[in-house]
Amino acid sequence: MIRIRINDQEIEAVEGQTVLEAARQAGIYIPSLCYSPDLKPYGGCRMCVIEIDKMRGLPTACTTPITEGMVMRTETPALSDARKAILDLLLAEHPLDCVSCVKNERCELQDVARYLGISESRLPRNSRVQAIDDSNPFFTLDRNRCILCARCTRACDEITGNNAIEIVDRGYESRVGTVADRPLVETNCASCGECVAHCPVAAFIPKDYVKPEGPVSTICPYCGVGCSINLEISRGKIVGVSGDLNNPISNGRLCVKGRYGIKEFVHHPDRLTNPLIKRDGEFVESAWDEALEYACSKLYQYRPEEVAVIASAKATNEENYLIQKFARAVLKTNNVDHSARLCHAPTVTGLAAAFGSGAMTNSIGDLKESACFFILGANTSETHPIIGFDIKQAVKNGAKLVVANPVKIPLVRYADVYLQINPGSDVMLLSAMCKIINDEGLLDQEFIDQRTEEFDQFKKSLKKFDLEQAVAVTGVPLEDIRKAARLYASSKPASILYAMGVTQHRHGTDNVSAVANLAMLTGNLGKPGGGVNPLRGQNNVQGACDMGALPDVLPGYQKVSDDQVRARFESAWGVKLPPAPGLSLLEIIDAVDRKQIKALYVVGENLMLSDPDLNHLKKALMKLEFLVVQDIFMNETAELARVVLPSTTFAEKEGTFTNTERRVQRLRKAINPVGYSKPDWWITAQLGKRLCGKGFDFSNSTQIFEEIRSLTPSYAGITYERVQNNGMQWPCPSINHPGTPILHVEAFTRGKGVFKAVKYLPPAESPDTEYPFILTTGRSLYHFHTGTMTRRVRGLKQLQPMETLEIAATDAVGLEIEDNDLVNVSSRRGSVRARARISKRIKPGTIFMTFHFPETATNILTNAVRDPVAKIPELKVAAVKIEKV
Ligand SMILES: Nc1nc2c(c(=O)[nH]1)N[C@H]1C(S)=C(S)[C@@H](COP(=O)(O)OP(=O)(O)OC[C@H]3O[C@@H](n4cnc5c(=O)[nH]c(N)nc54)[C@H](O)[C@@H]3O)O[C@H]1N2
Ligand SMILES: Nc1nc2c(c(=O)[nH]1)N[C@H]1C(S)=C(S)[C@@H](COP(=O)(O)OP(=O)(O)OC[C@H]3O[C@@H](n4cnc5c(=O)[nH]c(N)nc54)[C@H](O)[C@@H]3O)O[C@H]1N2
Ligand code: SF4
Ligand code: SF4
Ligand code: SF4
Ligand SMILES: [Mo]
Repeated sequence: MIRIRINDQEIEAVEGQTVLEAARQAGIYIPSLCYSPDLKPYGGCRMCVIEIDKMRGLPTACTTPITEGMVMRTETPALSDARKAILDLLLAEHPLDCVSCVKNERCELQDVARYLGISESRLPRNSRVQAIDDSNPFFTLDRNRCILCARCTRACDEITGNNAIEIVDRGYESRVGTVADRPLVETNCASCGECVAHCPVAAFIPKDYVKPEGPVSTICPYCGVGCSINLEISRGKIVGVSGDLNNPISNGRLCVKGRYGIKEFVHHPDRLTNPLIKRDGEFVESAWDEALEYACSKLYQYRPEEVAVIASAKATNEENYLIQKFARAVLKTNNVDHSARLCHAPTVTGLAAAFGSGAMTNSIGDLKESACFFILGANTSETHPIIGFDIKQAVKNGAKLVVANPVKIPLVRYADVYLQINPGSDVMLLSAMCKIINDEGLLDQEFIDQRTEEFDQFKKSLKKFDLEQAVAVTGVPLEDIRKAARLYASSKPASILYAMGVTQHRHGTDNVSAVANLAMLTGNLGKPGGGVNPLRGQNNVQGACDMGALPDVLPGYQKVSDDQVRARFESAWGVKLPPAPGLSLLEIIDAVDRKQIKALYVVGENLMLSDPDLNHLKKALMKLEFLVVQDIFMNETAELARVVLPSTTFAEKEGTFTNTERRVQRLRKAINPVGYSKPDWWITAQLGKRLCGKGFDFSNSTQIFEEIRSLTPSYAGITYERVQNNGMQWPCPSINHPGTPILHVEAFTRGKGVFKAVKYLPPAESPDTEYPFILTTGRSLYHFHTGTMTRRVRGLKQLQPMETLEIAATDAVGLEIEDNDLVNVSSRRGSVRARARISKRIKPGTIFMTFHFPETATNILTNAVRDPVAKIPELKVAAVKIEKV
């Protein structure tokens, strides 16, 4: 602490603070315009000038660090004159239509003018008319209101790393510009709105700005980063979203979906508002009682092996807990699974075998301590954009970056080494890196000796490993593999981040084992900035797994086959539980197909677009005797149902989500349920009550969470009270435990880490003369999965209106395909149509499609062949042919 004097007031401040920060903390107002707490000090507007004893001139408070004994004044006639002179210049150019301006009463220029007692410039009006950029669907840049504080351009640079805008030209001509003066939508702007959030005036402004009454703090419903958001409410409706500066993950930052992709889907007229029962092929609205009675009367008829339940990674922990409890305690089946099966199932199997826990080892917050990132099979800046921001910042601060991906994703621009590997060849790449590290002595022998086992056998496997074969299979030059290996092994600590490019393969578990080997070989575990970091996808997929929405484990990954575990749950729930593990997601579909499973209860998952081999899936689902779907929209799966139950969205309920770094965070109800929709926990509890009578008598989510705590050791110390503000990371075994930001610090969860020699196996399908291309699939920034939410947001649809098939120029020439041509893509399982986009991003021989659009149902093409351990399908590799229509 340092003692300083401001305006004769003695103040204690933290060393390293600037005068402006110290003054604000002490409640002393110094006017400023270019300052923002999350940006580097700039000193551009000079509004925060002050007088400091023994210092000449008028320094700016935002750039002056405090020193012991500093004495200063913030309000003197000289300061006031200086500030008024600056304001005169600004107001001479700025429109004076405050009363009709949307930013009225929320404008920092207005605040400063009021403080200085000025309402008009003393200088002659300067009426330069500047271009307005309204190309972005969500916001406008009106340069006529701009005061050139550079907060937007600095935010775009320092926070997002996108550098889509900058202050161009000088003096009188200076303005917020883009490369070659192109409209914003044609630049690499990611529509994140950080510029808008930072603009002190109405220059960068949302297009449909409504003044809110007050915010409700909750969690973004899209991806697993788990950004904290403030829902701005007016007259019972969401009118805007802002970031939460106090959240340790997002620190106020948001991506386009979180900031602009929420209010329209929540309030969309397509929302399901009443229960529906299908009669003579048509859905008829019904009352809750009738729909629930009907569903129960049907579900009641089936034996345990004839029913299955699909839980939801979009729903809360409390809801997933009840869904699996309903399956196990009421329907007496362990046939319960969810989209994690299509996602990080190999992470759970692979990392649990290697380390004893299948979760992300480190925290988002400690990425800034990494000296090197190895990102493979993940498109982080589009799928986990806030983590993408962190990585770009770290790289700017000197961290190294290695990217392995068949597609030149946006992060490649920042990479030291880019490995454009063939889809499905990761085991080869990772083993080659391990061999090079071992041969060159770059391994961490001490870590290996003390913390791991089975190294000798792994080392032996490396001896036999053929680097030339790795080059042939991966399609990456040996020199590049060597560079990547050296960079990763010699920059400490180094962090591996991976996602679907690694897991969605027939040998996904082997890929994950190979990742674990690489991290153990270099000792990159159990320390800040290191780790093996599987980026979990859905907002609550981590939580749905934690809650036991899986066929083999109860909450907290406690095995259903373990008699003692079952005994504990049986006594708590007062029922007998089935001991044999149930069927996984695609095994359930197989059982439906062979008419073993006759009834299915699906909560918040759109199988009919997200599962592989959709033609086969549809045939199977048509054989069901009874299908209940519980969703917020009538999706492609619900259309096949007999009963559809309308759920509320995240914005209409209480509960918790667990993000990718195991942080349990609090969801808060911001608006009343739309129509007669009900929270998922209420619906499942009603079904449970009617069918079982006991164990479902909950009147709020808190009561459910208390039951979860009592049965889940890793959540035992977590309470709503404790996660009120910033959440807590499990394991948290007791009420005094602080939570666990980094796993495996002293020892691995399983004791020692275990190496596993993995053999490369090719994907199930390779290109041949009939199907000469490899289709790989994934996501784009602007849409989420099957698009039920994002396709209902006009701006997101405008930014990406339809599916595009990305194809390399050399391949397109061979097929006489030009940009935007309609093409037919076929695999052994079916065909779809899409527009072609000739792309410099994609490796020749490979094409890329998303699965966001029902009119181009990409999963008609994909292969349901699956990993024998994790049971994940090979969504990332299918052989296809392409014909111009
Ligand atoms: N905008 C947006 N964000 C999302 C989602 C969304 O739908 N939209 N979904 C969320 C969910 S549930 C998930 S699981 C995550 C997924 O997040 P990611 O895994 O990052 O997303 P994907 O696009 O599926 O795949 C990642 C990358 O793998 C590459 N790839 C394909 N095959 C291979 C291969 O064999 N090896 C390697 N090394 N790379 C390969 C692809 O080119 C792609 O760039 O995103 C989450 N975030
Ligand atoms: N080809 C290909 N296919 C893939 C993938 C791939 O990379 N390539 N990735 C796979 C992966 S990783 C995943 S995670 C899956 C995702 O597959 P899904 O989970 O099926 O995809 P979503 O579109 O997110 O479906 C979620 C559903 O939940 C509904 N919903 C939203 N909020 C709520 C709520 O609060 N309550 C209820 N009841 N419903 C709600 C939505 O309307 C939507 O219908 O897709 C998989 N499929
Ligand atoms: S929206 Fe984001 S990427 Fe686009 S200009 Fe603004 S800050 Fe930059
Ligand atoms: S647009 Fe707004 S944030 Fe950007 S320089 Fe102008 S006034 Fe500042
Ligand atoms: S990064 Fe993920 S959690 Fe954060 S705002 Fe974007 S979609 Fe939401
Ligand atoms: Mo996922």
